[in-house]
Amino acid sequence: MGHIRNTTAVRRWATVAAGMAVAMVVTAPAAQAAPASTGEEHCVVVLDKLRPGETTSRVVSRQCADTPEAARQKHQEAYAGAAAATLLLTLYADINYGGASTVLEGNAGACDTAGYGFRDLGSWRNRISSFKRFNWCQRVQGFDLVNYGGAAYGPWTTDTPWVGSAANDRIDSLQTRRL
Ligand SMILES: [Ca+2]
Repeated sequence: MGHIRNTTAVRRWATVAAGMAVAMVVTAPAAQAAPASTGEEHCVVVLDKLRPGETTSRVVSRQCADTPEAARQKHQEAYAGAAAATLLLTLYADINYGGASTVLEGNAGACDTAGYGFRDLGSWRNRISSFKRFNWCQRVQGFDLVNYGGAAYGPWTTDTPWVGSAANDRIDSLQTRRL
């Protein structure tokens, strides 16, 4: 009997130890839960003008930081043409123009009927939930994949506080122009 009791005690200890191990495994990630900042929460991106026959605007400047103000500051320090750039769109990660944001500007003035094409949103792929339009960028169309590939979303012709469940967190590239 003594042998059996000892075995039972060992088993109980093993169960407790296993439970502690599980608890440690479960709690360890929680201790690191505060995510390190990516520095990509707010960005200012400047696109070159679409030229005849082109569908893609060159990205001439891209600066990101933890706050809109810090992104703007970096942008103004890094890009000589900052003062002359024209606001095109502001993209938001959350519904109702909330959360992380990317300010999209153009280096050739307001949207015309050719407009601007942003063929790869980069770190902002699969992130847009709402957006605002400025300076004659009346029409906005999004695409599931880069290079205007895959499913097309929109076109939207108003400021859009919610892109809808089909487009939400899916847009990888976009085009905007005057109607
Ligand atoms: Ca996508």
